[in-house]
Amino acid sequence: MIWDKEHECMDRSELYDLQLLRLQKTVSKVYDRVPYYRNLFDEKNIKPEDIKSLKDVQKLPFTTKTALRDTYPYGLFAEPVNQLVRLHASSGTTGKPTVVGYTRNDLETWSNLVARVVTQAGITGDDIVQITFGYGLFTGAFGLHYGLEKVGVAIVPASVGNTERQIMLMQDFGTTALVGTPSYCLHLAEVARKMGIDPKSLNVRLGLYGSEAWTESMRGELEKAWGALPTDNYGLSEVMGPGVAGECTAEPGMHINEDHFLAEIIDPETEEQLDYGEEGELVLTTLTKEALPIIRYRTRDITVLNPEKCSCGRTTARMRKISGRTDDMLIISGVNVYPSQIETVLIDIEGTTPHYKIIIDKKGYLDYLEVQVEVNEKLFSGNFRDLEELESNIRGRLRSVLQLNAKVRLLEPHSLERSTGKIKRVFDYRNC
Ligand code: DLL
Repeated sequence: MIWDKEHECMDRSELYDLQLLRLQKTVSKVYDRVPYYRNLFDEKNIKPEDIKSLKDVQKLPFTTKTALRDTYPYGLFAEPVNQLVRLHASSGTTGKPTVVGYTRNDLETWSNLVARVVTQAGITGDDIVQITFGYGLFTGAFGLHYGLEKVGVAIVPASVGNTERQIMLMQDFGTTALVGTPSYCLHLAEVARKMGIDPKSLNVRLGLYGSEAWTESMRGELEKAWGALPTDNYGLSEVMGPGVAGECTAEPGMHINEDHFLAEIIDPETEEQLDYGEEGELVLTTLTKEALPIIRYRTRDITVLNPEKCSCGRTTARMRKISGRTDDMLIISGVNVYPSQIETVLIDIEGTTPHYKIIIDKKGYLDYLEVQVEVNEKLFSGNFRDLEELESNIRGRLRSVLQLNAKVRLLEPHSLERSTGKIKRVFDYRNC
């Protein structure tokens, strides 16, 4: 089933025409209404009329999270506050959050785009969907909520935490689909087993995971744990929230809702646009947002775009699973390391669990990498030799993948703290 065949299966040349029209409108709007953009455009000597083709987007300046912080709270808004019907804010680091707002039309668009994403993940009006994202300023829960409501599912707005109760609800209400972060949904399965319930015996047939990075190995773990088809979906609050892109069940990659977002890939260093098929940083421009249009937002997320038509019938380009962020690449002893590389090594080794922590620190002048991972119950209660062998096996694999020596610490099952939202696995103490 395709939610909006007209747009999701559009001929690509018609899509480009539509994108250009919408881009021109967006650029004019921000020039007229957002002093921040007007000043930047003036500085660069750009007028809205200069956007004559989609390629001209490259003339426009980038927007970063800093711009949202610097203009806190409403400085980038293109509509007066009395036109807003909802505000959200980014999940908190320290300091002021970044605020995002929506007009009534924005909310309608958002619901429709989320409806597309959940439909392509296999959701139908017959499903009972449990949302385990926190309801609040975070865009995850409300974003998915209204899109799912549009599709006509029965929503269980369980929100975050209270894990044993979540399992009880799943059991009693007959939940058929789970929505949440991959790390929390994996934890849910673990708690179910602790309660003596095999997660696979529950009714869950689909898992819609998003909001944080997860590897293909983690997908395997989730599928094994729930016996439910896992799909990935992507979004970010600055651009809208969930609903930017999502996987279908036919082919790999997340279909981007390109009639609403113009996607580019750039080289994060040179800031030059890259071609389809080349890996780089995803940059998004909103094409229909009213309250908070954003020009060339630097997502920091690393991916590759594929514009080929998918066998599901959709023509929208697909973005590969996010492999990391430009700002989560670690440089350890001069070597570039992505946490996802470590996750893949750990999960693919027999005897470990997907619960791990990466610690980087200094020993004297030298960088030091420690990887802590929980082992499974069987191995933990087995003999010491097996544990030693596992440890040296992990060390060897990490060395061959990262070209680095890491200290490996095997931990007792369930010893690491579990997260209910986005998980933090990397602790870099070098600059503390
Ligand atoms: O996480 C929006 C969202 C909610 C998406 C629910 C999907 C489901 P933010 O809190 O602003 O918004 O965080 C955005 O999270 O730039 C990525 O780094 C990361 N992220 C989001 N989805 C994925 C994903 C929401 N599927 C930031 N895979 C983004 C990898 C993801 N990273």
